[in-house]
Amino acid sequence: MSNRNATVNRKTSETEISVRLDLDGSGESEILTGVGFFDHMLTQIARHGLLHLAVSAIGDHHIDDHHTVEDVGIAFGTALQEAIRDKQGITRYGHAIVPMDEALILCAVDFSGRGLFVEQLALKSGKIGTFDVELVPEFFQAVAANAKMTVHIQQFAGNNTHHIIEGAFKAFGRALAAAVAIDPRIKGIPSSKGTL
Ligand SMILES: [Mn+2]
Repeated sequence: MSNRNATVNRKTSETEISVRLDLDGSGESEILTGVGFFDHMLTQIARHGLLHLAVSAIGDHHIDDHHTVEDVGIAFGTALQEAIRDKQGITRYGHAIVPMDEALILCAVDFSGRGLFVEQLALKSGKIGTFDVELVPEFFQAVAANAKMTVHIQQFAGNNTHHIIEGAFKAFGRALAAAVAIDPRIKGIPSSKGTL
């Protein structure tokens, strides 16, 4: 494990979440949230974000998956915020444009210190497996707010909902890997304000 790691345990009356994160991993993951498609998507973040990510969640799935997905977003975002430490030497910005068959998705991120999520995905409401596609923006909103990141996700093309969502998670992973990468030419914190 690198020193850029964090462990977050979060327990409420609705969910019990555990996240272990290392920013300097090599894409490995152990994910078990009880929501199959969501596990598949978190695996994409780990793989393409070059993280080492372990997520386990016990949630109130008898209601639906909303609390679990949102709370994993909160815990993962909190872990990102902790693991990035004081942001010394990080690239800060990252972006990726990822094709997933007919879908083409852009993600741009900034470790700005301000949590903001902006999204333009043409998602029809509905489900993939048991996963409600309306939970995609809920997840990224929770990550952005708790990691204090600016996250933009834009769709340029796509028809198949699975492809659009998977493209978004892969693009987020690649953008994240770029933004957290240490650039040896950056001295201190990459902001003219001196703080992020
Ligand atoms: Mn897939």
